[in-house]
Amino acid sequence: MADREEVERLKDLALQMRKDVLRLARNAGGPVHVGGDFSLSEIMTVLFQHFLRIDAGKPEWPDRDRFILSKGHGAGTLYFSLARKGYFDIEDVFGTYGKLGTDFGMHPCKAHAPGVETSTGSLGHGLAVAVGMALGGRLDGGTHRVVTVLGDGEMNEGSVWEAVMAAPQFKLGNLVAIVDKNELSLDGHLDDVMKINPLDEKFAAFGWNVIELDGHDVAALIDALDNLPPVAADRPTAIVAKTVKGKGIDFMEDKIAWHAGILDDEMYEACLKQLDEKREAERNDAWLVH
Ligand SMILES: Cc1ncc(C[n+]2csc(CCOP(=O)(O)OP(=O)(O)O)c2C)c(N)n1
Repeated sequence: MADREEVERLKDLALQMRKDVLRLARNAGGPVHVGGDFSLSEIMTVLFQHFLRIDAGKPEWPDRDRFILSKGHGAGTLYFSLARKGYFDIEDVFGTYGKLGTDFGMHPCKAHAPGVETSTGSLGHGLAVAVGMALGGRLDGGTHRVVTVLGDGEMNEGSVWEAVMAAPQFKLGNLVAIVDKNELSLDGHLDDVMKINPLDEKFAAFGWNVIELDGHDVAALIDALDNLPPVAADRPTAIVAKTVKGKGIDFMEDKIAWHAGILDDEMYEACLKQLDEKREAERNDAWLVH
């Protein structure tokens, strides 16, 4: 079971990530994908601050875990994760995001942002690249994992399903695909745009090991990642993470209007207050339970 102190540490870091996203979106030069960043906050925090075997001091280390944010519009969460692991100064993100010539654009670019393994933003490609990386890792006898995070709307792309089909064929037990399943795409509910459920049964039918969990439950994420089948296993793992787009801010939750946006000062302050109040209430609950 996940260590309680570690869970609380990561919850605080997920809160910090949401605050960073808000700061980025405050009077930003271009829209920030707040909704999709907030559905990712716990997933990215647990991955980068707890699970992934990466080292900013050895960016080319052959046995580092590889991470691909297939849902590239969640770039903010990737930049903040990498900055907090020491890959670059977080102030460079705040200072240049949305400006001409920035290394930290609306979508992550491998040629510019240190630690980014693959440029993404055009949806539907990350899992196929991850399959190639995992296969390469196998052929090289690597002990690392390849982890990718997809959006559920992104799974409307046919190329995703080719990769879903290929990974078990190549017995890629070193591959983990996490789906941020918030049920919304850019402009509508997935049931209206293009149905993808039942996602767990579909992954299983293609031969994947499937884990379903609440993508905002830090303890569940830790348990799932710490207890993955060994890298040498012969089936890839899909973690279907149920999430809420805009999670944490009442007026953003489950609203397509908050797929991307910019905050004025008043909204920014109100959002910070709401996040702090919710975390405080959660801390009090945790204290009562234990
Ligand atoms: C190939 C491609 N088509 C369309 C888009 C435009 N687009 C950006 S985000 C998005 C919604 C994707 O939904 P999902 O993956 O569920 O992201 P989330 O709702 O979690 O932000 C779309 C269609 C794109 N980036 N790439």
